[in-house]
Amino acid sequence: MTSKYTVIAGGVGAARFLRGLAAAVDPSGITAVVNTGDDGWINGLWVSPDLDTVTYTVSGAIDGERGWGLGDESWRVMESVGRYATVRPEGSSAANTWFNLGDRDLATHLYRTARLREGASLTALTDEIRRAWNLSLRIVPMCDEPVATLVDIVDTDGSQRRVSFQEYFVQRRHAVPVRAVHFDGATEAVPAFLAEVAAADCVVIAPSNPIVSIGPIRALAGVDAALAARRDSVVAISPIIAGAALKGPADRMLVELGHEASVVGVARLYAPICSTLVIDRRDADSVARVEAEGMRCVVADTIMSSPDVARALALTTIGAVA
Ligand code: FO1
Repeated sequence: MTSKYTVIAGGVGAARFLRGLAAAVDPSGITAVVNTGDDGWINGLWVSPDLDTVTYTVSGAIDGERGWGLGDESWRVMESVGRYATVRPEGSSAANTWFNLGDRDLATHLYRTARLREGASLTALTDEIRRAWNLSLRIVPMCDEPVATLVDIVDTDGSQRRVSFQEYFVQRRHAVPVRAVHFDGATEAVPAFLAEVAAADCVVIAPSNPIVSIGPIRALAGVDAALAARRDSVVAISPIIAGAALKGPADRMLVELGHEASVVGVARLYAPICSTLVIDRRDADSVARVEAEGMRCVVADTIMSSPDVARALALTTIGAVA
């Protein structure tokens, strides 16, 4: 019988892990539960960055350098959008030129938006997109309802503001201090994937930002309880290596929100829901400190610089709680 794996996923790190896992086990047994707190309207289209990063990476179609969007991309539509930025009225979000939608990538956002307008759920249309890319793992959004990750920042002019995740991450290049993070709509949203958590042989928390990628999924009703109920077979991979994030602001954000930017800080966040933490070789001297937080600790190569490393990491990860 095919073993079942449920992977709690954010963007780039999760997507690379899923590509490795799909190469290591029968992909039809994998369900990726993906963060949608980064989603939003851009130029009239509903954009779901983490869902697309997972789909494109597992397909091998991602732009490997950027980590988002499609390879072999062109930007003619974005260049043309720029014309209208000059006439956009004050306060309008039309003619957005800071969030780049490539010409090929646009097809996905057009399809998603058209299907949402026809009344399809995000879960149903995400499965249609998966089928169009010939993938056999399941990719499910964390919920169908819109949940928005909002970030309280100290802006460049010194003012405190609450902005959407992409206004923080892309528009301000995450170069501003964060004071708090909120998941708007999370308490009313329904995580339809809880049965997948209960039925899986193993649940993996991917190497994603614990606050803004895994955090929105954990904020949904019943998710932490479902993970804690089967904690022995839940394993996480630390996205923090030698005190730093490979990509993005996870290290700074952890410190700004009162956590430690280290594998020990990650262990403290995950210990209630997860029995085992996979850490990188560079952190091998922290094993005892991770274990002091109540987690088993496994050391591995976690920088997924090639599909082979990702496959080996996937095998180590699932083997750690087998
Ligand atoms: N990230 C950027 O830094 N700049 C962009 O212009 C940008 C556009 C974009 C378009 C589609 C998509 O699926 C992702 C995109 N990203 C971009 C990445 C994305 O915003 C973030 O990496 C994730 O939201 C964080 O996981």
